[in-house]
Amino acid sequence: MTNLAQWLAAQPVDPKLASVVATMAAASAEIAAVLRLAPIAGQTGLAGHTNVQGEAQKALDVISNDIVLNHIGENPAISILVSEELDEAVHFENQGGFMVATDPLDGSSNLDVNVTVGTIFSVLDAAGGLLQKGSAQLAAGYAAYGPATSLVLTFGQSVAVFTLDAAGQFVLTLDQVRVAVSSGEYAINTARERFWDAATKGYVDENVAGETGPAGKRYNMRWVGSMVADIHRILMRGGIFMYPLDSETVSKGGRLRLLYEANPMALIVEAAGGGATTGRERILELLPTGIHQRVPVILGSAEEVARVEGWYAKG
Ligand code: AHM
Ligand code: MG
Repeated sequence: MTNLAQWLAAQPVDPKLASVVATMAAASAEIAAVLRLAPIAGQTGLAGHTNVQGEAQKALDVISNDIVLNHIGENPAISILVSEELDEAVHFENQGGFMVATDPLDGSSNLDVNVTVGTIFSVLDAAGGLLQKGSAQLAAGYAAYGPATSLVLTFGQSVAVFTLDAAGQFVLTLDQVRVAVSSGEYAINTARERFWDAATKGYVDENVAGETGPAGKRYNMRWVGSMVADIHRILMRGGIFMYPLDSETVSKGGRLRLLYEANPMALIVEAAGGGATTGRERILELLPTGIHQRVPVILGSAEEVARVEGWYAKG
């Protein structure tokens, strides 16, 4: 058995960068422990305030953010933290080297129903400033708090999956994960159909037509509503995740956030051989304009992503 510390020590990366990933793993293990007992501890419901996105924060959003803040404050290699839950970037004095961008608790609307949620993070060279392209990411990962807690990591070349054991250690359970090139599963919030653009509607209509349409095969739709859970399914058995630009989200640029949702997931999916696009541009090539910028997100199996890009190329 290989644990996370052993695996990190064997990676051909700066040990300080490895320590940043270890810090986020430790924060995730602590969040997993809190989530498991939260209903007993009364850590449920709303925190009573809204974040910069205008979204009501849950008590566990705030607790998870505090856990990440504490862990990062203890690692001298991290000088900047960008979090979904914090309006401004946090700068740590006397610390240096790396920046972490994180969604400490993604999918928190699923907390009350005991459905998988997650932590997503991106690691960059702090010297590059707050607004760097996703292609500059040095590492990315997410923890999925489901029946098991999975930690998925990449330094941009390959993707490894760890599982949290009863002693609180992450054990390597899958290495060199590849996203299936083709798939018969797609994930999109179909209740938004009336807002969709022609490309999204065209692609989904083809899937719904299944073997009777131009796609020539049958599709299933799966939508957890936690990006981490939907992406984890795609990593394990293929598929495509879509939160495209639609007529309602267009004024905001999209629904999901570039720095700590789209970019880390794009790095992971591309490192596993999949695609990640807005429909018109590679996500990792976008130059951010703000730390909480939103973007359209389409990622997963290469053939499916190419089909969606084909629809966008039509008009
Ligand atoms: P959050 O970061 O506030 O939890 O929002 C992100 C979530 C994603 O996990 C999920 O894919 C999406 O928002 C669901 O959005 P919607 O409720 O519009 O379907
Ligand atoms: Mg989120």
